[in-house]
Amino acid sequence: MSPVRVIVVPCYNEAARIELPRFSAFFDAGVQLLFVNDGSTDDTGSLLAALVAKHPGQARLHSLARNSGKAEAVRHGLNEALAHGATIVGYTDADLATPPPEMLRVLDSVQGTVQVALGSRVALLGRRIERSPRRHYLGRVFATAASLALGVRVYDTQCGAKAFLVTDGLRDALARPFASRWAFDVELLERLLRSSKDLGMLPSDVVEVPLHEWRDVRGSKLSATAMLKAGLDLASIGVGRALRRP
Ligand SMILES: Nc1nc2c(ncn2[C@@H]2O[C@H](COP(=O)(O)OP(=O)(O)OP(=O)(O)O)[C@@H](O)[C@H]2O)c(=O)[nH]1
Ligand SMILES: [Mg+2]
Repeated sequence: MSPVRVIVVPCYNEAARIELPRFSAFFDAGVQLLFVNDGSTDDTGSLLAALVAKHPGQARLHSLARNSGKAEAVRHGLNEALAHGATIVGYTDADLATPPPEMLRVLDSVQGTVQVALGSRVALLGRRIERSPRRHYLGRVFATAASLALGVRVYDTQCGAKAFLVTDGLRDALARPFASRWAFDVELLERLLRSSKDLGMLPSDVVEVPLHEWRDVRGSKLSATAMLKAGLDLASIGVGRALRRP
């Protein structure tokens, strides 16, 4: 049986910057899209509804009555994809900072023993990773703190492009809301790794996929306060993990 692949796209007030035609690359690759309109107050809902109407069976829209934040938007979307029979799921940002071909590479990396694939923004010669120095260095500090909190070394937890094999472990990890609004990617990983003893996911089943291309898209809503809160979330994930250790 061929896999059913669904990518969740959380959208909050994206009307001004979302480039809908670029999403066709996913349909061409046989990948379904599930847009989650996170209580947008602009025209995002009607734009997405029109796109979905043009692609029956390939795109769906899930609308949240009020803004719940990216973490909840992604969690709702992934749970809905699971309920509709997806076998591989992923999520990516509406600004397509990770271009569709790169997101498809992340999705394709979930195969064999790989259960989780994380897009990773490693700037090397020959790659186009366009990130402001400020965001880059903040990202390095964050990734170091995330590695400490998780107890495994990871280069980039905050890239918006991620893919997962649908397992009981994933269902479990998505069953209840995340405590953290901005470090939920780290919390999701922590939940998956925590369940590993019972459900078989090992740190070696997670891979980072270095992206060839990624660009900071203007209009990011991540404020300095949000970054600070994400740091506090990381600390609480790390403390929680330390307390649970036998
Ligand atoms: N900021 C924000 N984004 C949300 C929310 N709900 C869903 N999203 C979506 O989450 C994604 C990330 O938002 P961005 O503002 O692009 O975040 P960013 O700071 O650029 O993050 P990076 O691209 O990872 O650097 C987008 O697809 C948003 O539409 C929300 O409540 N707030
Ligand atoms: Mg962005």
